[in-house]
Amino acid sequence: MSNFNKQTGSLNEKAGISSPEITNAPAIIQIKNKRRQLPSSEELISGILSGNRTALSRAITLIESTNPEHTEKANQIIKECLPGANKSIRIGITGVPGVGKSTFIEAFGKYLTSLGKKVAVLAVDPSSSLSHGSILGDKTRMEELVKDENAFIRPSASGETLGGVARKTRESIILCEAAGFDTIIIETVGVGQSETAVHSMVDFFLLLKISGAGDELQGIKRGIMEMADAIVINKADGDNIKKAALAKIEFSKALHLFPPKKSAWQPIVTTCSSVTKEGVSQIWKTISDYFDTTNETGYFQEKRTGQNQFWMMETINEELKSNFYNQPEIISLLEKTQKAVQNNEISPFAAAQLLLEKYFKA
Ligand SMILES: Nc1nc2c(ncn2[C@@H]2O[C@H](COP(=O)(O)OP(=O)(O)O)[C@@H](O)[C@H]2O)c(=O)[nH]1
Ligand SMILES: [Mg+2]
Repeated sequence: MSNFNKQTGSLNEKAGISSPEITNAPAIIQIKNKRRQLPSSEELISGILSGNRTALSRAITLIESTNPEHTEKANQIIKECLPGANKSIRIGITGVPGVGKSTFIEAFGKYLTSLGKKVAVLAVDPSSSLSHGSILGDKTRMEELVKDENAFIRPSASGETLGGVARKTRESIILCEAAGFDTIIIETVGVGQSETAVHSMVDFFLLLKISGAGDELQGIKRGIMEMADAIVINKADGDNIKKAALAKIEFSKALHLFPPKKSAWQPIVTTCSSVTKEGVSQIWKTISDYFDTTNETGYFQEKRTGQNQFWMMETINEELKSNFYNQPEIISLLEKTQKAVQNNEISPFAAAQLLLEKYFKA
């Protein structure tokens, strides 16, 4: 902020001195027009289907755009890509900021590409528009993976509600799969509701932790433990190795107290270092076991079908809500009714009824 002020200050100082026309106006317009010229949907679709990362990236930009024209184009691309989708495994990675998610994904992703896999990394972080934290973090922590031609990294869509970001990520998954990425990793910031949203779009959910001062279970939300298919104690290197081993025991004990999962999968607890890469290959082995088991039992497909149903209903709910709250008559009536409720002139239920009646009659 102070920097910004300083800049304005120095600009003000020069106010009144006209700057010479050093640029060629028509040339600028030409450049701008060129930039605006996006490839056609058909070009993007064939690019994606042939595994072109630039085409994939541009199509995701269309998904993230709020311009209705772009949305229409994006929908067309998604539709064409759907038959090529669903041929991947989707892994969600969560944990509090600083636990090492991006560093882990770099190590894990590199390991996967060394096995010949094609890895796409997406992020769900509705807060990133404010902090830019994850975007900067991702870029610097995934230096090697960024350069890997069998990897595709896309920071989170920004400036949106969680529902909006989550939907865009889900649509981006479809495009990544159509582009031939067989392993999709979704990083979430471990705050708020983003874990639940990510959990409902992945096959395997991994919770990253670090060892603390022996009070590992303090402050960890029960719901998150319940969602986890694996708990990985990261930063198990140097002086931390012993503490990490103790944390592993504590988490294993705690997990045994939870009821069995519908998948019949017993979540595992393990340690790793994303810096020395110790334990990374073992984590992949565990995840592969999970996929073998759930494919055999049919749970894998069952879960995906359930997720598709869930997202369909979610989308309907979101659209209905936003349609309701964006009606001009509702906006003004809502304000009045809220005051009436505040002053005890009408009961909350009668007030809701009034608004809904108005909406359905409109
Ligand atoms: N010693 C050690 N440091 C790590 C490890 N993983 C991550 N870090 C460090 O922890 C910090 C946060 O990592 P980052 O990947 O950005 O965390 P994120 O916010 O969860 O994505 C960085 O300084 C990393 O270098 C690890 O396994 N061992
Ligand atoms: Mg990160």
